[in-house]
Amino acid sequence: MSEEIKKNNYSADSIQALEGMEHVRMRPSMYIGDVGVRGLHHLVYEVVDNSIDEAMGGHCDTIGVAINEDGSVTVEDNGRGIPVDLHKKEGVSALEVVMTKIGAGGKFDKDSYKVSGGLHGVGVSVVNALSVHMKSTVFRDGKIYEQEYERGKAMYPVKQIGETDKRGTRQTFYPDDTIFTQTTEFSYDTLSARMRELSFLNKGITITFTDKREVDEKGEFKVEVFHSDEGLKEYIRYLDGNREPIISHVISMDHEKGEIPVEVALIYNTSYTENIFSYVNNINTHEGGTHLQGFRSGLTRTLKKYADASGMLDKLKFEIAGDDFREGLTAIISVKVQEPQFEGQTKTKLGNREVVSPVSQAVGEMLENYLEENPNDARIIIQKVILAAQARHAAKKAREMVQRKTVMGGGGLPGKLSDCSEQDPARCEVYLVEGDSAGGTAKQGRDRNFQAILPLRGKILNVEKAMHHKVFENEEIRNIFTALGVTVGTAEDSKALNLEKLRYHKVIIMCDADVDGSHISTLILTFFFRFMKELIEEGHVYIAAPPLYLVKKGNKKEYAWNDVQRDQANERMGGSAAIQRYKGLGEMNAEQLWETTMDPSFRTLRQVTIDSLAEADRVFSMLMGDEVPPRREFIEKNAVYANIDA
Ligand code: 0RA
Repeated sequence: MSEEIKKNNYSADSIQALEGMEHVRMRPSMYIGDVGVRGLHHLVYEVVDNSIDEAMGGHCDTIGVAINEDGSVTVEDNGRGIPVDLHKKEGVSALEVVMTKIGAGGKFDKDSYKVSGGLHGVGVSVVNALSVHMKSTVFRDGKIYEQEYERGKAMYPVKQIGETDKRGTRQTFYPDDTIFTQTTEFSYDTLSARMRELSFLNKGITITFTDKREVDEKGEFKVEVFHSDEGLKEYIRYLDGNREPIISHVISMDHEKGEIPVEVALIYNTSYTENIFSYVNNINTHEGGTHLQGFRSGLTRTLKKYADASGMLDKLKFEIAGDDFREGLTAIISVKVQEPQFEGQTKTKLGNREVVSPVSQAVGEMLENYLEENPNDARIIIQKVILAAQARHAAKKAREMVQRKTVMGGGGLPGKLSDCSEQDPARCEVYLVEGDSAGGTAKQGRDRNFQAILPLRGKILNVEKAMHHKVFENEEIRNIFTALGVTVGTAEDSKALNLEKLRYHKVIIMCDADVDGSHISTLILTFFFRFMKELIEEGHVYIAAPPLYLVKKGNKKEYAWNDVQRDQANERMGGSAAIQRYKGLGEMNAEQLWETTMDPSFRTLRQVTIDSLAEADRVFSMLMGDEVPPRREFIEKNAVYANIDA
């Protein structure tokens, strides 16, 4: 290491900088959360954030993001260009300081509109430290400047490489596979969803996203251009595209109250789901916080006041609760906070108290105006609220029954559950198995020490279309709640999930590898997503991968999970092997099911994760909701996955 320091030693301070960069490489998770798929994609978000900041300051309007042929990523903007002049304190160019010093950020530009924070906002130097190679190109004052880095170390001082009439910054980085050992491959869908989200959250900016790793039949790269003139209003239309609205417009507002810019958009639909997405500085605050609190209080106060004045509640025999105002509500709240305090388990809960009242006031004003101007919609909303309150009373009764069973424990466990003997939840897993017959096979094949089996009857309830009390009355669903030991509802929040008594840390969905099987998996996932989201978020949900083929010749046998593996296995056996196509789990015997799908030393489990809550919501509402055409379109587009059986 000392050799390298000497080579790049422009000033004594750079040694300190190097130490900071070494620390990033030693403890990457402290800076980007983790070094798995999520952390890898954070690198891109970090670089894009810097360009978004430049755009928010009004200095640029176009951002290009590309996955290159070699798997590296390039982010380019038409902003002012990162300054390259000498940084007096550091003795090297400002660009080099930004790229190689931890926490340098945009500190030298006090006027810049910079609000990054939370998981992002750690600085582009972190990306540099975690890349085998990075190159910065700056177009500024008619000149092109360049500097390259290896694992965060400058390879040479900034140099001028030409002239230009362009302005802007281009960053290309190649993630380090000694850090990201799981994978360095970027997911098109993950990045595309984030770029779309960013374009809705920052209206007016154009984000072009290109994947250069593959070309289509016409020899062209996959390109998407994201641009939103209406921001959150359009975002709501996009998210709720597969739901039926009950009012005529998206209700929205965008203004700065005091110091804090607040944007809100909402609509009511025919569903029973509450769908609120909140953002702080473009970061999805999964755990909510003070901006969400402000939103809720503004909504409840204003609707309640209107409803009281309208006389519609006069004959009501029961109380209306906060929840009732949010059934069938889809809303997005986006605030920009200069010094955000992030709290909570995943640091995605806004803690700044000063945010509550501006959001609450802004939401109140927005709603009051809308209700005043659209009395018909106002009446429809209040009617929906009353229906929700009625249904809630019914649901409460049904839920209490689930609760009672769970709390009593022991005899309370569902009769269909074949439990394991191990007591420590961290070592226990439960297989949710499609059908009683496969359930029986799994029961024989399992390791009963730590594997429990819960067979599910046919297609479980589609919770996307059912009222809440129907969900809690459903036997299969009650069995899942009781088997898992999970309860719903606390004194403060009737929908809060209690995972403390979770009986298995791995919940594994095991269905046939055909269209019906994937439908059933999707139904179960929809249920988890709507009613046990935390179970997914905390990484407890998995999908088992049963094989599609058994390839057999003489005393040799191999399993195959796709056609390529099947053909390769056949070749290895010298061709003309007997090939059995498994039409379902039921065709496997207990031993086969164990060795392919349940044995921890051999099986592959796919962990279910959520990249974007908003995108997941849209997909589930499409797959499981009322409207058929969009679902057909999605299934056709994703036919490779959906069409396993054809
Ligand atoms: C601070 C000062 C100036 C530009 C930037 C930051 C800047 C940073 C990034 C990061 C990605 N793209 C960017 N574009 C600009 C220049 C201030 C000036 O020219 O007066």
